[in-house]
Amino acid sequence: MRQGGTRPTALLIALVLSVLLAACGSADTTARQQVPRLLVIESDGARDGFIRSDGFVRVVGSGPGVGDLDDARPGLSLRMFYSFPLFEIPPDAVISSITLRVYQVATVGQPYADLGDLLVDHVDPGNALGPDDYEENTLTQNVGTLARQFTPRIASLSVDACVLRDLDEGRTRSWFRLRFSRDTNLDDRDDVLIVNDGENSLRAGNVPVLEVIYVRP
Ligand SMILES: [Ca+2]
Ligand SMILES: [Ca+2]
Repeated sequence: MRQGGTRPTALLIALVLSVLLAACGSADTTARQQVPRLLVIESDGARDGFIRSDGFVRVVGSGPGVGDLDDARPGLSLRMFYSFPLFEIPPDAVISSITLRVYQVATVGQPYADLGDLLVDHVDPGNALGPDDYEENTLTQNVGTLARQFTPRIASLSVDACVLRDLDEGRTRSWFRLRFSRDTNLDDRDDVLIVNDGENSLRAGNVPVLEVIYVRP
């Protein structure tokens, strides 16, 4: 009787184990296929930089920033540009998010109080910055607000639509322009947000990046 009672139980346990193992195998395969991947693209130091409102372009080091230089010349202002090559994004990537991250290093004067929010434009200067890019070659004006106040840390903004548009339209890099709501407040005092650039010219670390999260099909 004992043997006769044990045999169905043993069979049931074996069946349950086989079902559980099969389920585990299936879940494991799915997880492997859909595990999110992170790609970090640094801004191209040879191409990123700032442009002043008088047309002066600087792409190598020397105080990258956004704001006004009213002390030097009333009404003179500068905007910062970043450039991210896209060739590392796999053609079959299913992208779930793309985030722009910029390190706010320091301020001169009070840029946020005097000039407003730090805004981001999606732009297309081509292969290199020129004086016209200060306000032209805009794809999307005011993609969003990167920061509303200075904090000595990284500020982030979702830029999925911008990068997907660049990929769809065949551009090999995504460019972004940082500017304040107002370029200048004409107060005879400099108001500048200092931000790091792709070549880490401030030696502050945390170079500007695009963080791309995607899965492979
Ligand atoms: Ca640069
Ligand atoms: Ca000022």
